[in-house]
Amino acid sequence: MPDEVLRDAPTYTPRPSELADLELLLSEAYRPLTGFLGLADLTSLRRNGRLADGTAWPVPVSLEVPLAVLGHLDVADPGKRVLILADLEGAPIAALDTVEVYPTREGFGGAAGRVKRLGDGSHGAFRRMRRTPAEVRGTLPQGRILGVIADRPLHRPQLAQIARAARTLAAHLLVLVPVGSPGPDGLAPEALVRCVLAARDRMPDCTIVALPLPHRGGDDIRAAMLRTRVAAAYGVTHLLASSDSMLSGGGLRVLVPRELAYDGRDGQWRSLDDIPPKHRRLPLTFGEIEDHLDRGTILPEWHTPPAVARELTRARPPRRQRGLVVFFTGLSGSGKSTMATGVADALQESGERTVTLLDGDIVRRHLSAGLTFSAADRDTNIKRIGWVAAEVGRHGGVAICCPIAPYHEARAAAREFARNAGAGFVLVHVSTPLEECERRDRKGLYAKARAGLIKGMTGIDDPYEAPTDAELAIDTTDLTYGEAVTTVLRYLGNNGWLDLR
Ligand code: PPS
Repeated sequence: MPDEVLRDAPTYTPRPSELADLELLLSEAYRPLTGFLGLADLTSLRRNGRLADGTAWPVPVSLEVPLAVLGHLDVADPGKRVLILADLEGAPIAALDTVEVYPTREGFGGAAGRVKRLGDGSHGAFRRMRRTPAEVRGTLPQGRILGVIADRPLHRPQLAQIARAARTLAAHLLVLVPVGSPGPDGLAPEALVRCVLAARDRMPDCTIVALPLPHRGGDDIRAAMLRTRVAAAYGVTHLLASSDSMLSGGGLRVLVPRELAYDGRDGQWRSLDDIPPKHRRLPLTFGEIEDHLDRGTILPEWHTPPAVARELTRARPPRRQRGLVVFFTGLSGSGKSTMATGVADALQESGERTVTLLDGDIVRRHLSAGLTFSAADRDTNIKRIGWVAAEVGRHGGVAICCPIAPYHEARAAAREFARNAGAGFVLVHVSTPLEECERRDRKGLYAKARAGLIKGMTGIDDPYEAPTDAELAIDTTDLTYGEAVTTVLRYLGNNGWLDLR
């Protein structure tokens, strides 16, 4: 591609899941795909699971770009259709030769075409482990390759299954760790890698590779098929499925391991049926593991190697010490700020936690200065608050937020930020009804809105989407200030987020 074409090309940063797809396209883990799919392929794929030319392919690999960016391209002119794709920091990683643009939804369009890597492509934590299929295949020994996709930490039952399968097949072990996004149990990718590395000396001689497999919601079978294809690209000949996953072939054999249990007589993991019930201990469920971590009780050694338990505890400290976002939402005058302040004061007094209070009015004076009450600006406001709160949570602090946050989507984004930062998220709906808020009308805003002096007042002529996912709903109509605050503190105490002594 000539330099001046690249120099003049517009730059765009795709969404994280698209970036993960991009990285797999560039590394050739998605071969035979060489770029983002166009409409003919996507339509055919939806219809029969095949690309337009008949090649079987499990999932749509597409890119959506704002029309404002696409407007700079001319697909008919090879000199004017290059789009630079940049990472989250804005550094260019690939050039897309856009041969097709198609409609998707308002304000956006799909962009299809081959992608070509720019720069050396090394970035991110654990970059030395992010190797391409060709690099990995070049280092693997001849013979069978047993693949394991470790999207959760490996505990003794999985380690025993792996050891058995490797022994039976006389295969070399290749562990693929998906690092595209937080895993199914919300563990940060780096933490997952550390957990897997911590189990390394419990595994046969192995190769460990990190790869940005995005977690796709929805269709489990197709997502599993994609994983199988990627594993095959890395040279896997036999893929060990986790006992609860659905996998199907793609040029390799899929092994569904036997369910193992711990035999209390000799401390070995063996087939469930070979152990008398009174000596048998089943593997902990994800919920039970989560519960140990939440409470801060040590994962039992019969189940989890201590080194793995240590990494897991570092990544998911007990709730008493884990970062937390308490997010109050409700109408103006519902009592959010008062409750938030009361909760913040109580936490400060206890000295157990560091607290950051992100009060609606104060945020709008600093973090969100200049924003209006338009729908777009309210979204920006809530996302800013959610982002800052999540960062507080990432470092183990408690962030208490109390904006109106009238829209579900922005609240969901705030929850997602917290989850990605490894912090807890408690949504408190201050559900005091409009009539009561209007009766209080401390700031006189409702009166002004009714008189038509201010427009877009939440509850009057701008919607409040009541949450359906709140951990707690509190109507302050008949509660004293103290009662309302106590309700929240009690919830936090009962759920292990603070020690209410
Ligand atoms: S939002 O929707 O979450 O971005 O709003 P927020 O940042 O919490 O700001 C709400 C405070 O702004 C004052 N105010 C308005 N609220 C709602 N609608 C309109 N049009 C409006 N104009 C100004 C109001 O005092 C809110 O404060 P609280 O503390 O909620 O009463």
